Amino acid sequence: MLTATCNSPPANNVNNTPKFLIDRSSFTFPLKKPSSMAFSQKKETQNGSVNDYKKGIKHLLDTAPEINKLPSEFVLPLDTSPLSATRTDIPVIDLSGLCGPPDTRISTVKAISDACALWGFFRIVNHGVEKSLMEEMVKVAEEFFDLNLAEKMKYASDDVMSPMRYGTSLNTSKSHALHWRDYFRHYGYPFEDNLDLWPVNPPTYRNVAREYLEQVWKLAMKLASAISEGLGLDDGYVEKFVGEGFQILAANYYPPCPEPDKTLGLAAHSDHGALTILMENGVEGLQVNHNGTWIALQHVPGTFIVNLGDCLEILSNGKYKSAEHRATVNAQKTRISIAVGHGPALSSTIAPATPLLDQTQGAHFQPIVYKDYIKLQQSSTIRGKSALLAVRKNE
Ligand SMILES: O=C(O)CCC(=O)C(=O)O
Repeated sequence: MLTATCNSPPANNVNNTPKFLIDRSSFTFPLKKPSSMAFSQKKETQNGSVNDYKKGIKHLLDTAPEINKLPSEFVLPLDTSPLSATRTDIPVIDLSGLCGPPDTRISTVKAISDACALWGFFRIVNHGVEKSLMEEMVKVAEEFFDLNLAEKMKYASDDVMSPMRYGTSLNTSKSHALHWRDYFRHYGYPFEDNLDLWPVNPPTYRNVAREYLEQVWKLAMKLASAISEGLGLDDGYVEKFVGEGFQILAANYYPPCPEPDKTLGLAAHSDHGALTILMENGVEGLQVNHNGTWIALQHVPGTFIVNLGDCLEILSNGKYKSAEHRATVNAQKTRISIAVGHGPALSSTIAPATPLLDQTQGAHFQPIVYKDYIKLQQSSTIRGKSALLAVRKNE
């Protein structure tokens, strides 16, 4: 397992090959070649040309820059404008405390545990990843979205399990109300299995993404170890759960939108994995559902936003929460976010951790193979926490 220690400084050498110490014999990665899109969402415009929304919002704007009204396919049934949410912040945790004296480590672990139980979201500072590397990652992602359409469409796929995928709107193969987002996603760690499938353009992409994902993986391991401690599990329990699994990078591109109060970049959802580590390009747009109220997060440069996914809600038997979140869009600026998810091995069964069962009177969730859980969640056009509800026991 590529673990992080308190003394490990960020590695700047992109050729610094990590040591792969984990047994990956149980991995069942779907290493398929990207396939082309199975269906298109075409619409004839007033001047007789045809918009194929499957080519992405950026393409739509590049080819029809005169658009000043939101096409009806993107108008979502929203009760109130998503832009009216209260702007505030989530708990902020100084991660350097994990490497401090024992008292500081204990209080930092408690702060993480409280944030996991009460929010499912927190912001981290002093996390050890260099700001310049974060900026470089955003830059290469932006350069990908700026490529010509033919280059991006090489990676288009309707397969939600595709190891590298360019797409738009929600990550689903089914027809759905459209969202104002383009994206690409690919697997990260273990790099030796996945690197060949990453974009070849821009030419710097692979080196930058590898360095970034390596640093983020170490950060995820550090957080996983603190989460084990916070749950009162054996040292390394969550680290092993996540460390034997995989990483997936999702780069989201939300261009300026003519009527941002009528649509969303990404619908309310919780993440299927264990831990997501997210950053953005300086433009705000992420909202978190906290006790039934949407709150809009501020942008704080150089920080990461961490959120818990459904796997950790299940593993903790409901003690920790995977919070619903969504992305809004705005009329002026392109927003880019890079979310890196970490989940257990695809073939592993996710279920509440046995040592936690006594405290909470039995398991609140049905066991499910993680790969099946992803398909359940990603293939649905109903987002929110519907997949988690499907595996929650009726008590
Ligand atoms: O763009 C954002 O801030 C949210 C991204 C997100 O939730 C996702 O990629 O699953």
